[in-house]
Amino acid sequence: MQRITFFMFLIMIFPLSYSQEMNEMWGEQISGLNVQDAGRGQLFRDGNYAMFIHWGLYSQIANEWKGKTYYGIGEWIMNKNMANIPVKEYMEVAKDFNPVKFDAEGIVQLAKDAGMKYIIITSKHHDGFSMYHSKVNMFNIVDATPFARDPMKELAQACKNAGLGFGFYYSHNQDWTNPEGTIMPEESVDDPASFESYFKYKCLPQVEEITTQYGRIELVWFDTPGRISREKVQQLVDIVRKNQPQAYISGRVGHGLGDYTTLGDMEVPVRNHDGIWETVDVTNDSWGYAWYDQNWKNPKEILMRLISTVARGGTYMLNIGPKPDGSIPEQAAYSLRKSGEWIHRYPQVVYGTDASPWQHALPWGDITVKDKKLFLSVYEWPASGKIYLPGLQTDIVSVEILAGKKRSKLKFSKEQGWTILELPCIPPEELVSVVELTLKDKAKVETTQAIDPYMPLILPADFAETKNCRKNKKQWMEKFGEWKHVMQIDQWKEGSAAIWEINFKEAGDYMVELTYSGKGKLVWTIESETGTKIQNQQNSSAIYHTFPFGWLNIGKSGKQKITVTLQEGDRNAVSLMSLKLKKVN
Ligand code: JFZ
Repeated sequence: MQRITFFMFLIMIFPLSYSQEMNEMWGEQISGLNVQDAGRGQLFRDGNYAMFIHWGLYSQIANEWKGKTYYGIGEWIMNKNMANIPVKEYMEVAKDFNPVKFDAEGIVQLAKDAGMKYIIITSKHHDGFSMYHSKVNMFNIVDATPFARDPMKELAQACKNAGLGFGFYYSHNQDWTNPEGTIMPEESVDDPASFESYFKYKCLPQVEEITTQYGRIELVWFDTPGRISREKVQQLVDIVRKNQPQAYISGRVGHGLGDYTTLGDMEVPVRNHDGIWETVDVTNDSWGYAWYDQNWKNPKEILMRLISTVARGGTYMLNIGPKPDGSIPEQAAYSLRKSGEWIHRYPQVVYGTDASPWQHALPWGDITVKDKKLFLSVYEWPASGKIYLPGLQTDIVSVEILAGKKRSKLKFSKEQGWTILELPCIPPEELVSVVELTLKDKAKVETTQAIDPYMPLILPADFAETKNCRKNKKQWMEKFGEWKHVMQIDQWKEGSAAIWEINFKEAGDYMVELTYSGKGKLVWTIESETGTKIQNQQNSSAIYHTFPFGWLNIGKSGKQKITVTLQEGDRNAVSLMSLKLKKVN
């Protein structure tokens, strides 16, 4: 407790890298990629979009315990870092848990309306409470609450009726209410003996239950492996394979024995990722329902995060947290339905598509691919009336803008490796408009980051080459358990440099900004290969902040390197996140 609290304090005053601490508390995140070998690839290829549901006894508490609100992920409410609820008191809450508004068919209909292809729900989270009728442990929703129904039976059946996939989350290593104890990573003294008995008498039989009593399931989403042994993970995997040979096993089962990788929570990566992977995300900030949490993603944000995850090569699973009465928060349902209407108009953009050959998002949106077709999802409608597409080397057959099923041809031209598409003044869609390019062949693309004369370009540290400093992935918690991830450049020394290669459509002056955190005043130099250099002093702050540095002249169009160096200031404290350019017109 003490270490973690001090640690969080450090994060607040200065964000530092602490993946080690994260690993201790949340468990390592490795996974093999066995899916294709085992022929279990279908689900992720066809349905790139899934519903995640965090629902449990914690939903009843909703982040308010004894009159006090605790801010952070709701399903951790009993943990020491949140309300620190004694097991006995937590178990008492079951007597009040009566989610009579739970409506399995309603949830399944929502998932369908949202365009989601399968549902994964918490059968047992870290709190140890089973949301299904477990025969081996009485602390479950049928035996311990006035509700006395098995909502998982209802949901599994409703999914089957509607043709949606179904699967379970199961917390295997953490179980906080089990009297036999569990291996809590932050506990100083482990008691392997008691974990053995939990594992044998609760964990294994429960995994047997969830894989035999709910019909076919598509996935078992194990989580937070902590320091569980390889042998135990293998036992769990064996049970799933025996009972549900087609089911995926999440990478967070541990020891590389899962089928695919889950990226850090709530993370849409900026570069394409190989292999089979998913991003898990939240409709607001907390997985489990928290009464205060109104930070809903709007329909457009959901579409952008879904499309960009698919464009990076992944699968997107988006969480909802039902309320104490079992109903779905209205705002989450609204955003899901609204974004779902769009997906039903443009299913070809999301389902069964491949990652963007550009390998990253573009200033106005993102691209997914199917054979010789490119789908350009335009998040930001260019005020110039043109989309500047860099680096496309394949010949174009046609360019069309879609308005639902209607399509109209767009004019396009080629200029020094750029393809310029002429847009109508008004976008056909309010959220995201789609332009479809049909090519003569599969797309061949030069992937260098490129800037057109009108749209700003933001280059994250991921794309920089570093000299004498370090690219480091930083992860921190915003509220408790709310993970943020960013690549940044630190360990600056004299002579260190961050270098970005950029393809400029036009020569001219560009406004330059840097986003960083640090301490005190800093002097930076930003140089182009063909023009001027800027040198200027700016302030810094402990949290990331964007500072303008001035106009940088670019002497000629085409590819060149921009070099950023730190001249003066507290080098140790500096963490550079991104470079931004925008042409002066
Ligand atoms: C875990 C759980 O602790 C949490 O309650 C929730 O269920 C979430 C989906 O998964 O939290 C994690 C696990 C791994 C990482 C971050 C949060 N990670 O590796 O970045």
